[in-house]
Amino acid sequence: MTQRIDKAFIAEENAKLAGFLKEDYEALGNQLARDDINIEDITAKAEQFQIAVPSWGTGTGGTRFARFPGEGEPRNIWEKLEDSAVINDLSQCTERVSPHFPWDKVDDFTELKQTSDSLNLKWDSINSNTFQDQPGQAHSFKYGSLSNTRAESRDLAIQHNLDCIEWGKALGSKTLTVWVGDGSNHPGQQHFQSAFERYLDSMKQIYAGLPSDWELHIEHKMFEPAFYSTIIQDWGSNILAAMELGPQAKSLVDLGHHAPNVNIEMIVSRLIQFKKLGGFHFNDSKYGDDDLDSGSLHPYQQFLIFNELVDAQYRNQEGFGPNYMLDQSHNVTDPIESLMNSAASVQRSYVAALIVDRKKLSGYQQDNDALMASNTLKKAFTTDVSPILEMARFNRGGAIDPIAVYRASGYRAQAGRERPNSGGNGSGIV
Ligand code: AOS
Ligand code: ZN
Ligand code: ZN
Ligand code: ZN
Repeated sequence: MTQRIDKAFIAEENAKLAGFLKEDYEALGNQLARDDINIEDITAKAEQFQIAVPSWGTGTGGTRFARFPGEGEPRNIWEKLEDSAVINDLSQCTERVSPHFPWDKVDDFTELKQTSDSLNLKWDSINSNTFQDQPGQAHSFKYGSLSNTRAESRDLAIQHNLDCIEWGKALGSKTLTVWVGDGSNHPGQQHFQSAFERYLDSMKQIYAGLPSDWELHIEHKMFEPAFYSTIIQDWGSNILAAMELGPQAKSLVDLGHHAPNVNIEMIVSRLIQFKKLGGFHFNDSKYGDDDLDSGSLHPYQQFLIFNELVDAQYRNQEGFGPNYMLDQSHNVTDPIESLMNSAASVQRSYVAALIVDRKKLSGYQQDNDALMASNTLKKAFTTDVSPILEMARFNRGGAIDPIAVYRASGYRAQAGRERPNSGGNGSGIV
């Protein structure tokens, strides 16, 4: 087992920065106080923020062309958990891990739960995988899974999702996320309505197997692997399916699954309004489903999404409580570093959205003062809230500078020695 980073080591590294943090935190506190914002209230909220790590994100992802595995990548779910524990120890906002089955191969779920407990980790949403065939699979998903024209393939896909619910129960999860690549590559290949009917019929059978305190999250994606039509291609088909299934079914928004420039924050607002926002897969993109690191390209968009989320919180919107997680593919970075950086980037958007002056914003909206409304958002977005993020981590026993502590710890080199023949997540698909 790869040794976790010692608490004493984290504390030693923090001691080098604590003086600077105190100064910066005080300065920001004074600045916010001018607008009647108590920095301690914001820090307390930042400390509560949690975003889940995807098990597959701890290994190198890849493109259609190649995958270049890194040193000491986790070879199985147990080692993915070890890396997730390190991410959480330093970041203090990633206490949940979201598994993907059957990529994550598990014989004994009780043992897996005991291991995650011992690492102070919990389980987030269970992801089912019916978007590729497994070795020896009796009926193929080549022409779709839940919407396949052949009942044998559909039944297999339904059963896999029902199995995922059982495994999730053993792990203490409360959500099943379904993303399927079902669709078509040629005009005329598929009858749109019949395919959607088959999909809905299959999803109803999965929904029927859902415990009463669980949610079923449906993830839409514009295209890929089907390049002409995809069964749940956008939030329209998504919310229709969720409404058809019932109140426990909600929509999940993966930021990379929209056409470039689509107003995602407005989609989020609509889903909130109709109690259908289930959760998020955070990432960033320039062209399509690039799965780049969160906030690496469009931090303002990410902030505007959190502006909607914090607004819903502020108004105590009924039925609001989405799951947050990352869904990224790390091709050229150390996945542990990317996940820590990305979690902090999402947390930064949340914190910046917390300091939006909502009373003023509402007044400007009422008066149609477009310029001042926009400036109110910009003011919060351009405020450097780093000292709040650092203090939140510090207060919880994490690292003021997680990347620096991780690099100084030599964890990756040690993993390299202890995990020979590392194959990453083994999926080749992200
Ligand atoms: C696929 O594009 C989706 O983002 C899904 O969330 C998928 O299950 C995940 O990315 C793992 O490939
Ligand atoms: Zn996703
Ligand atoms: Zn995706
Ligand atoms: Zn993806």
